Amino acid sequence: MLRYWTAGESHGKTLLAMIDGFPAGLSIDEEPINRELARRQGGYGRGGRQRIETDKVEVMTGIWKGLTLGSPIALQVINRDYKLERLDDLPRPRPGHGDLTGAIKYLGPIRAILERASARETAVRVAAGALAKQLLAEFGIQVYGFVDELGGVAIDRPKNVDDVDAMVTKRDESIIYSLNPEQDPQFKELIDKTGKAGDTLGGIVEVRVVGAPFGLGTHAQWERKLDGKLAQAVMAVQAIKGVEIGMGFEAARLPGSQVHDPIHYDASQLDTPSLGYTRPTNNAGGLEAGMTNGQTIVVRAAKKPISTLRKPLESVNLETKETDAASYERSDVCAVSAASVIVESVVAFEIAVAMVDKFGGDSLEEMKARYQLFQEMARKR
Ligand code: EPS
Repeated sequence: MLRYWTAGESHGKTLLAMIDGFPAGLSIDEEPINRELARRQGGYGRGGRQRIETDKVEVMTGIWKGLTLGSPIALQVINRDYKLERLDDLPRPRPGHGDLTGAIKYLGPIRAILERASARETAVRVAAGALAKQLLAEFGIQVYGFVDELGGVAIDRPKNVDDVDAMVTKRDESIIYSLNPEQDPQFKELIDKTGKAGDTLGGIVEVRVVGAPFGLGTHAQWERKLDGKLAQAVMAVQAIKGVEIGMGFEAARLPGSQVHDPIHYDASQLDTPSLGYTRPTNNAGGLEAGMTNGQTIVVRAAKKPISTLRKPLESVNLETKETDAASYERSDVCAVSAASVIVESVVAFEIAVAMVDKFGGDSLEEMKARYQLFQEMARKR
C-alpha cells in the first residue's frame, strides 16, 4: 500500500513528506520535483513569503545510487523563513482560517493551529506528487492541472485539452497558469485591483489524467472507490470547498441522455488505454462506479479566496471578547495558480496509489510486467 504523511510548521525548521510503499527500482530525478516546487511558489498574486523561499527538495532516505529501494522515502523542503520560536500568538482569530476552531479544540494558542494549517505545508505534498508523477510516467500516464476560472471570470480553453505537451506549454506561458495566456492582462488587472482593496480572490482549477488504464479503483467497497479517494485528497487541500468529477454538479441539471457517454468501438485504438472503447463525450470524467474506464480522468476543484484579509473582517479579541478587526499576517491576494499545482500533485499521488493497488508495489519491474499482462488479457476480453 502506497501512502504518505507530512510534517512541519509554516515557520518551523523544515517540511517533511514520508512516503511509504513506493516501488523499488525507479530512478528519481530531483530536477522535475524542484520545477513543480517552483511552480507552486509562482502564479500572479502571491505574497512576500515566496520572495524569501526558493523551495528545493532533498531526498533524505529510501534511495541508493539513484534508485528507489522500496523502503520509506523521506522528502525534505527546508524553510528559510524559520522564526517560529520568535513569533507571538494572534489575539483575534481570522474568519475562514482554523484559528478560532483550532484554538478551542486544542485549548491552546492560535499560533499552534495556523502554523500547521497554513498552505505552506503543501510544498511537500507537491514534492510527493512530483515523485508519483515519475512513477506514472513509466506507464505513459500524464497528469496536468490548470486554472479554469478566477475571481468568477471563466477562461477560454483550447479544443484538444488532452494534448498534454501542447497544453502544458500554453499553461506555462500564462502568469496565472490558465490555458489562455492571451487573457492574462485582464486577470493581472483584477488581481492588482483586488490587492489594492485589501481583498482576495478564489477560483476553479482542473486536473486531467491522460493515459490511465482501465480498472483502477473498484466498485466493490465504498472506501476503495477511486472517485471517492480523489475527492478526499482534493478536498483536503487548504481552501478547497468543492470537488467535481467530470461534469460534476452540472450533471444533476440535465436528463440522462445528455449526461452519460455512449460506448463505441474502434479496433484501431486497441493498443491505447481505451482498448478501443471510444466515447464521443467524457462527462463521467473517466470514472464509472469508482473505476477508471480508459478515458481521461477529469477532476475540478473550487478554491475559496485566501482567508487572510489585509482589510480584515470583524472578529473578537479572545481575551476581552470585544469586537475588533481580525488579526493580519502576511499573505497572498490570489493563490489559485498554486492550487492548480497542488491539486495536480495530490491527484497524481492517488493515481499512483491506485496503480500500486492494481499492479503491485514491490518493484517497478514486477509492476510493469503485471501491467503488460493485464493489458493483454483485457484486450482479449
Ligand atoms: C504559503 C506560505 C505562507 C503564506 C500562505 C502560503 O507564508 P507566510 O505565512 O510566511 O506569509 O504566504 O499561506 C496561506 C495562504 C495560508 O492560508 O496560510 C505558501 O508557501 O504556500
